[in-house]
Amino acid sequence: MSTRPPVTAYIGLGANLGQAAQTLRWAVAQMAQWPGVQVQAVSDLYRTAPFEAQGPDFVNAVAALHTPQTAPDLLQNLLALELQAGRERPYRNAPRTLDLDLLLYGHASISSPHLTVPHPRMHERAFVLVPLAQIAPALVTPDALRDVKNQAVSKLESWG
Ligand code: PH2
Ligand code: MG
Ligand code: MG
Repeated sequence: MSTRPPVTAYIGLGANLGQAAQTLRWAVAQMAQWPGVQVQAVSDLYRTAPFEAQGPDFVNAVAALHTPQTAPDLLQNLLALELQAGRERPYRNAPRTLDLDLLLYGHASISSPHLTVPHPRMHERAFVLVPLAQIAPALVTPDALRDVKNQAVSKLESWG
């Protein structure tokens, strides 16, 4: 059996239907059980205003995983967790029980019909940049944070 060197991947977690904070904690616990995966860090949980979306406020967080999975396999596993959490997609950016976005996969640039990494819109979004900066400050410049500071983001719960 061949083993791949693990890659550090950053996952954006979001929800604005149901028990959002509880669902985000459940999702991280599920990822921690994937074979060979280590959860390296999880940000606090943030309450965020819907950005280019309708509905209730979101709960958002970012997690760093050390994973042996390829990016497409990781994406498949994230989508499967969304479905397990009851995710439905009636229209674009509809309120959701769980959204798991692959933000960064090591230093990879990926452009396929199903997956673009780095996530193409992460730099416009305070609900990604604020939690990402908390666990990986070197990945978010002060300029990037300044550009999104008009978007409402507040700490809801500490992670640990
Ligand atoms: N996700 C979106 C669109 N808008 N806004 C907030 N605050 N949080 C999200 O997770 C979010 C959003 C698309 O996935
Ligand atoms: Mg998303
Ligand atoms: Mg998504």
